[in-house]
Amino acid sequence: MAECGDRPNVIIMYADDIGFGDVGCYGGTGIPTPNVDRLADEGIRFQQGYATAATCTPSRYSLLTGSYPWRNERAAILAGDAPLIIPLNAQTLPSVFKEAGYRTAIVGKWHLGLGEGDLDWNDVIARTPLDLGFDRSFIMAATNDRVPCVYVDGRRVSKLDADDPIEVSYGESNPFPETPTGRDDPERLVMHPSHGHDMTIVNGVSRIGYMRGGSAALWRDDEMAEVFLDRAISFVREHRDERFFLYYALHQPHVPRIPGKRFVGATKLGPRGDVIAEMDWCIGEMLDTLDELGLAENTVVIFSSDNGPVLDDGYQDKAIELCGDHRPTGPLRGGKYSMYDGGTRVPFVLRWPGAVAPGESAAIVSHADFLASFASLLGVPLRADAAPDSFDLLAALLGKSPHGRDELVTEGTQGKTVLRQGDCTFIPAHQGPAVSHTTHIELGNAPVPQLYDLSLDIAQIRNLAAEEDARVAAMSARLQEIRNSKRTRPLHQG
Ligand code: NG6
Ligand code: CA
Repeated sequence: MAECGDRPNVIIMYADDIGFGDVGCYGGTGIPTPNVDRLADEGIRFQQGYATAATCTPSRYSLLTGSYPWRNERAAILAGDAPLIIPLNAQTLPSVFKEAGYRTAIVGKWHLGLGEGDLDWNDVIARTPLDLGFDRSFIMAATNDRVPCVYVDGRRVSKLDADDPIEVSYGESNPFPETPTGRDDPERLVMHPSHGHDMTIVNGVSRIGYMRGGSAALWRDDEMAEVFLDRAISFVREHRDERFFLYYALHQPHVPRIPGKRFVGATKLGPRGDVIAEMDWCIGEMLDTLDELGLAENTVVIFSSDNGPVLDDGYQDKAIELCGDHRPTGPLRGGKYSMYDGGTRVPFVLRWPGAVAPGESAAIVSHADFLASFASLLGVPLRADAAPDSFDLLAALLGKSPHGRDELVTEGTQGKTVLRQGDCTFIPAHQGPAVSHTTHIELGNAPVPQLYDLSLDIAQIRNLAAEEDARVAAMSARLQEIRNSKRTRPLHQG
């Protein structure tokens, strides 16, 4: 086996809304995921791997900055025209790789903002992933249900015709009356919204936000998987003889779920199942490429998800009706947007054939920990102001130690946080609906505090708070202390 010092390539494959129970290697039954399962067979399957938040922007903010998201008040689900929320001088996950001499790229979903505000999509974009340590960037700005429905290649919208400029608005009403919307022109829709998503129609799908122009630049939803995959594979081929870091941010299975033609009907679960099958195929293509190039042995491949699963996230795509016995969260409670574990505990697989023995781990690990852990692997010192909540868990991530974090803070939505200590998880009392009336997900809001022992009660059914006053008080105080602090990473670590 190779030594850790051999400096591997690293690919993080980050799915959008895949649940803990969605893939076969975590017990999923409804959707074939042979490639994710293969990755798990050949690598380590973490049973307690967490995103830092139950939605995308905060979770990805942590992945790239090693900071809990609530430290930045702008780290909440962003509009498609929001400015970049990561400071330009931050030491980030890609910048650490860059400091170590790696070639770095992002392909796929971004959702951390672009520009400095009041963005002109027709001009050079001032602030992009290229300013945070990525050498290459081919992204969608926000989500596939938000305008503008275009790819951004480096600092420019891809394939934009200068004579057909793009305009974008996230105002209340439609400033472009000649452009059809889901609200006013539902007869034009091929996919209908169930809640929200009734603004500008692009490719027969009404989105969040208004846009006009840019016809030649518009993406086709059914081609998105291949477009991103091609870019991701090209980057790997191009840099096969160098060291590289690739953040491959897959768009599946986020709404609107529109698979490529070959995957229509691939599962019995309808579009949600089909796009997960498509995602798995994309992963297989990447793994095959690594094999073909002889790179598999010394490439760390990570598969995970930005947040937990949701069935009805705003379109009538029969995800609930066709789900059958498949349980997207597996045994966990809640889902996307939730303070329960279903919001943030996600599939988390790491493969490095050259250095890591296959197996399973119960260590508690967070996406926020990649930054300090890879910095440690690469010997890149972290600045004192960097990665405030990232722990060097290299030994746990490589399966050399069963010990991960003792303590972890996760976020549901709206900055509502949860503290995990050992096997116990504490959810403060919160106002708000217990169940979202749109997504039907249990959000974790309750008028009383909640305390669960996850080692005995993974489904978070038995609230121990009433019988564990002292523990509730201590965890409540500790959560407050962390929220008032500037950092949790000990400085001697990196
Ligand atoms: C919500 C959207 C949802 C999804 C989510 C972001 C509505 C009604 N719902 O506001 O469809 O886009 O934002 O998802 O608009 S995430 O995975 O990027 O966090
Ligand atoms: Ca997501």
